[in-house]
Amino acid sequence: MRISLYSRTIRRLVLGVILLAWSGSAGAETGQPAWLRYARLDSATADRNARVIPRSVLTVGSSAPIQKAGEELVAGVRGMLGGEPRLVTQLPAEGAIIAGTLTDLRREHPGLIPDGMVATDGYWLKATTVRGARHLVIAGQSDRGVLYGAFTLLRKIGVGESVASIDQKDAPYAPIRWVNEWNKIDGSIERGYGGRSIFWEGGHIRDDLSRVSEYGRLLASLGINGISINNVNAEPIVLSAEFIPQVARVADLLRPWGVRLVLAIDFGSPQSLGKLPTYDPLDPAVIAWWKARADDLYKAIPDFGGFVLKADSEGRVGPSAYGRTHADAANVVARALAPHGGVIFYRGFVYDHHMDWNNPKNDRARAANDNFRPLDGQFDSNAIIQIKHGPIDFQVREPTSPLFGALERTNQAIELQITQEYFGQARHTVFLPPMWKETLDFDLHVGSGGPSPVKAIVSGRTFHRPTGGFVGVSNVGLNANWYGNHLSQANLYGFGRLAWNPDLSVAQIADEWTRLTFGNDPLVVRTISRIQLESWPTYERYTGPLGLQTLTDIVGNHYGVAVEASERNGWGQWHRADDKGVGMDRTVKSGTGFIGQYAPAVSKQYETAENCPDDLLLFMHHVPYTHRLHSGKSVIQYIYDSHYAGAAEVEQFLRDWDGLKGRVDDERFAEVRAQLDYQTGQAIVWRDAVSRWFAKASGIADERGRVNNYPGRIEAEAATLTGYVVKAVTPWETASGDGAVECPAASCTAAFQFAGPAGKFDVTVRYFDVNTGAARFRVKLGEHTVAEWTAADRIPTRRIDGSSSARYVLRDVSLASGDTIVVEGTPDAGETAALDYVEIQPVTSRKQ
Ligand code: GCV
Repeated sequence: MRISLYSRTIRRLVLGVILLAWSGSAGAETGQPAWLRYARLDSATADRNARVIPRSVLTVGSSAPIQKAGEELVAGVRGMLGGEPRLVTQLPAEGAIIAGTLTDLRREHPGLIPDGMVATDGYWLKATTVRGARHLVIAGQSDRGVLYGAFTLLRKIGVGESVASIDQKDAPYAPIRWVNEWNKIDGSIERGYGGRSIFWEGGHIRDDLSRVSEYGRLLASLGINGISINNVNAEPIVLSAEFIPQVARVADLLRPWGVRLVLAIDFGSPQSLGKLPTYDPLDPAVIAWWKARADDLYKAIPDFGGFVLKADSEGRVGPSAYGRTHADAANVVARALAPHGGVIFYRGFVYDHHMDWNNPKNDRARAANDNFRPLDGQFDSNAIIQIKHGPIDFQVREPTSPLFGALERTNQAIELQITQEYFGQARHTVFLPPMWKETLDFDLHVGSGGPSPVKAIVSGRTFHRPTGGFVGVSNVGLNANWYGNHLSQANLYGFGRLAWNPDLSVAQIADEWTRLTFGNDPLVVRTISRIQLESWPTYERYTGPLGLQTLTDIVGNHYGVAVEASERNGWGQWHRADDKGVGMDRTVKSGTGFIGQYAPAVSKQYETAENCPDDLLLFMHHVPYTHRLHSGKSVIQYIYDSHYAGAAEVEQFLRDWDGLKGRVDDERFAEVRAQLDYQTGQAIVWRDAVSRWFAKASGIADERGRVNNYPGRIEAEAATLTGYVVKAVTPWETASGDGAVECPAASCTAAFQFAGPAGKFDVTVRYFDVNTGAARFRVKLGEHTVAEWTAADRIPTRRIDGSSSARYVLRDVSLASGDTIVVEGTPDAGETAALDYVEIQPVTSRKQ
């Protein structure tokens, strides 16, 4: 096979650009290349492969994914191992990395690869010696498979796994491995925390789509093969004729990476966009309208993937408007797509958000199953029900959705949320694969014999379905590190790896990701992997243990603590805590009957508090605060202990991270440190708010005397105030003491008098940082200014509450009895320089 001089020159240029952008530089690291940095390996890691990796790369076949495979191999080997790898056009005598489809390789280079098959989109990596030359063969079942094989080889080199005698076949576990991006066409992202959209801006597709290609590359490296680029709360206009060429530009950039484009649609579009009098799915004009839209799209994007549809949910219109079923709705769209090979993802996230909270039998957790189980078998073969992993909505702990077990004759995909909506919105580090893995491995005891874990159900294995798989709500943004937190990238990595192979262990995933993203220094690998692996249980401990769900502001930003926000409204995320007890009774015997939606082998585990696992107790049962857990501890004491343990663990993450100084590049070290430091402060807010709320509700004191007893803390309300006025905070538990102080003037001061014996102290100023302005703070000790800062963080709230609660810590401050710490606040643009407290802790109590 020959390539022209022109295309060779172009290829060199492209390679140059790749190398510039992605070779691991010792200087600033922005996180943009994520796990595909191809940074030079340390010699111990490099030595495992340096001599066995040929420096010539021969690609067989001219498709774009195969070209990409070749470019990646050259860039990766050069970056990680050095030397001068190059693309060649003939098989060199000294051996090569040879990449092509199995069919092409067998035709062009007989004898290179033995007989044998590779499953759909899979690959075969094989070290082989032919006529004395050692080759590394990447044989894909398809063009995509070649690309996946190339990325796998590079991953193995990156983590230091020897490939000297590799002979490995691999293929994806399920055909559907897609991501959803909840991007609005104005460029904002619903529940996105990494900046604005990489796809949209100002009501159209962005001019500069360079991040789209980079994202396609990251997705391809994980084997992800589809992406929807607009919000499931969809804007009808995306289906208009003027948008088709725009979205086709995006599809063109993703195609070389083997990623198909998908659009989210609004079910009312035939009426709102098509100007038909109806959007009734059984109306012939509506049927024709959907067909015409699909035909138009496929003319411009021949490999278009299909549609995602959120209907009859959270205010979206749906088939109920005409008394039609979800199957009617899914099928009208499915039939428009079917002639082109497209699929429709119909979201199982359907519930009534105006439920009567007074009715103890009402239960949002039942909704998906109640809605879809009766329709099993009525969906076309290219319709897939996309089901959130739990029955509520991505809470910190939920049981597995029973709907997975209920649909035997319907295709399914599991929806996992990569973006950290209820998980600290990338301001907290929470590595989600351990949570996902629990669901994927959960046996629902359905089907005819043998285990039926969720992964087997959604992939189509259990019920012998033609398709199914994994969908991740990703929501990357233009921020250089994609998510707003370097460590959050591991969630996309973990999603992709589990979608490819849900049998992988989370320890392996964390280890791989850390090595590829931060290098192979053993201390770095150990520390970061441990932080990641412990982060979800830790987050659960301080935000919603025992199945309480995330105790956040569920009617607001879904971020900060607000214990009662879930109650007395129609959204149905109730925990029903009162002065006697806590938890939702979902039993068959006395509750909502949700537990009866599971097969008997599962429901008998949940139906009694005695059998129910502690971590789901309050999801399934209403119990008195004195109820004893399996450990023997009372529920109320567990709530206290868990919050104190969680907050302490985050502080430990920060200390562990500090041990990596000089071992991680300075830029990422500082950014992750700032994030963990903030998280440490927020975990204390959660700890204090939740434990105080439950102490008040239950009237039962903490056995260990910590709750409502904060040594060294001086409330701002008790300080000597000049200009500052006391303000009640809502919800009350999110400010310490009786509230906060706000400055209604140009500037105000609060003087805190220290009464203890002289010594060295850490002084924490707890203040509020809302997002309207950038208030300034100055701390004075006597005549000396000892700290100054501006409250200009991107906290997701305008209100003084748990979300905006922030802290500034002054270390090693010498104080003598009677000294006064004066905090001066200067408001800005509606931000009132509000203060909560000052806490003075001896340095000797600081943990090392
Ligand atoms: C896109 C939750 C989120 C919404 C999201 C919805 C969904 O309710 O808070 O932002 O809407 O889930 O998954 O459709």
